[in-house]
Amino acid sequence: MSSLITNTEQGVGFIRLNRPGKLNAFDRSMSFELLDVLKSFEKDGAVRCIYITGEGKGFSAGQDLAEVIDPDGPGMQKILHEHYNPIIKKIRSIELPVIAAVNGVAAGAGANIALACDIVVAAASASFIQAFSKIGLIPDSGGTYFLPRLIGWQKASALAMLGDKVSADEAEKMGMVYRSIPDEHFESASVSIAKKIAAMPTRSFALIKKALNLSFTNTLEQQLALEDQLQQEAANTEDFKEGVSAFLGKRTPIFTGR
Ligand code: LHQ
Repeated sequence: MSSLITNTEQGVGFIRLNRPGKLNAFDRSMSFELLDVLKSFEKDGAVRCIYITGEGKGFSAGQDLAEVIDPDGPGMQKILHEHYNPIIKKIRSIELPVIAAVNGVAAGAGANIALACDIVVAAASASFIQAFSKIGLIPDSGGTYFLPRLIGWQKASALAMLGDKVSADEAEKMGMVYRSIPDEHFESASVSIAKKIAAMPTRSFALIKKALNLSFTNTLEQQLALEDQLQQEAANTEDFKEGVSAFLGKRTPIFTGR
């Protein structure tokens, strides 16, 4: 059985992590499948937004711990070099908006893969756990990078050390996620965000990602220069022309992502 369920609909590339019996914990096979599907959506001109969620009651419990102690398993070094680091780099560099729809618990690398996404929404019953400290590890998969940027140094430090379970509502309040959504309409509401985004000027979203990726390390001078360069690119898109023309013509724009 494949570890992922994927499909495309209305410009959205859907990825459902599919090892529900293990709360969608990542093993080598699922990690490679995720990388492959991200790369294939990136090349697929019909996909303008990616939506990642979990099958069953969890989003992902992070690394499959059985694989870590398996003498025939990939071993610690390959797990980071070949699984998580490439996944995180791909999510940040892919020129498409990526939505994490966190349907249930997100722990360890599972939490940090979600936090690397451009928009994170969580079902009210979902939770986030930096579970690493409980087994003597440090947050990986970008946890030490994204957490302080999202929630500030102090909270990042405490959560990394204590491994507290953070509810979706708390996560929203502290800025870890965009929105906590009541369970009853989580799936429909999160899918509609993805479909709405897929119909927007998505080329500019790729450029927004590039600008935000550098905004915490650039000086103001460098960031203004980058905005200048990226804005010229945005202004050259068909969607910019369509947006202005629709606004002036008092009609609804039809964006194509070009
Ligand atoms: C699991 C897992 C799991 C296997 C639940 N593995 N089976 C990078 C570098 C290299 C090595 C290490 O890892 C990393 C990155 C990391 O991600 S490290 C952090 C790894 N993740 C964790 O430490 C979290 C472990 N899981 C938990 O603490 C709990 O399962 C949470 C709090 C996520 C959920 O608790 P519950 O809702 O009570 O569910 P459960 O514990 O009953 O789990 C359900 C099943 O899933 C259970 O199997 P079973 O056969 O008993 O029903 C668990 O054994 C299995 N499972 N997480 N990571």
